[in-house]
Amino acid sequence: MSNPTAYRFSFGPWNISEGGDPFGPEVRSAFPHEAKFALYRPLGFEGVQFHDDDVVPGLDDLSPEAMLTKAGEVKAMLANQGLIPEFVAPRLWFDPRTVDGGYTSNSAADREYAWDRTRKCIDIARAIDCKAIVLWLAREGTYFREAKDARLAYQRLLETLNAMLDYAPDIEIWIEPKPNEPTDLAYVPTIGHAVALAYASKDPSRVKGLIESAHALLAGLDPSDEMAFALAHDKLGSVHLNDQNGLKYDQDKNFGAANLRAAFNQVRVLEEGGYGSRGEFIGLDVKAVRTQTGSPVTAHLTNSREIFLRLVEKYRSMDHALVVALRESRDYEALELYIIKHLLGD
Ligand code: GLO
Ligand code: MG
Repeated sequence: MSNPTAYRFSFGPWNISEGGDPFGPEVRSAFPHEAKFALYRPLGFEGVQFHDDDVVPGLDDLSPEAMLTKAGEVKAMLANQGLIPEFVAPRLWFDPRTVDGGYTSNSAADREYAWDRTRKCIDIARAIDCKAIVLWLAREGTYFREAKDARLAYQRLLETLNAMLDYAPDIEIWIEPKPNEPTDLAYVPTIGHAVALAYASKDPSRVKGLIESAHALLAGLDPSDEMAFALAHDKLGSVHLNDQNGLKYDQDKNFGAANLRAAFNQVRVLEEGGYGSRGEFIGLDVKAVRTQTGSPVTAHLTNSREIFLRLVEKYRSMDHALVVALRESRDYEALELYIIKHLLGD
């Protein structure tokens, strides 16, 4: 194989958490961001995913100057550790002004807050030399289907994309679809929705998607097909690899932990699509489980990275000519058996 991709990996500070969940408080002591940055390289990661307030805590209460000074400090911390900021995402799901969503809220004042916060997020991204903004549209949906005018909501999402593209001609926007949680039904549940919004925007080349494996599974879809769809349109900005055991809460399990064959197929599609060859990161959005002792806990990150790399080896060592021949002879039973035996180590 010519020039196999040397993958680089990223995660967000929230992936090293203190173990709190909706049913109980933290079970490990707090671990400050700066200390987390020192862990990245030794664990095999060089990209950092950020929410805007991971970079600048309490940013809503700061002057623009104070906000940019704090961002400058984080930029220096990253440089000291040899780290690259992969993206910054506006956290539009914590503030009381976003209880009904941000861009699609029925309140004009709340929509104004969401836009103001988005501009600040872009300013922060630029201040740390980051060119990608992720929109995980957490509360852009409803619990009561009649609560919002959905057609208007879609128009508002498109207006927001266009306003962001106008505000910052140097950024890309990566939409991270998710069908539910925290809302009952979200307006952008799949990569198809995200790609449609990208094409409808005023600069489709700068609007892409970020596909999280668990989110695709929660939508009842196959993550590898979702990734293939984005890749076919050159619209895969990043991935959040993880796993999900059925249609439950968003589990963020380790990559490959629930369905190894589905994980293999995501790796296969990424390899075949040339993902990573332009520096795209393998992002891991995996959860530090409550049962794990010690502080900080990081095994879920290194284990998921290892499983990814083992599956890359599996893909590269596959008998590719045999796969082509079995597709041509349409012997899909033999193809399936070959893949499973290969995964089993035969
Ligand atoms: C939650 C999402 C979340 C985002 C992150 C970046 O379900 O996966 O973790 O990826 O906030 O926008
Ligand atoms: Mg995610």
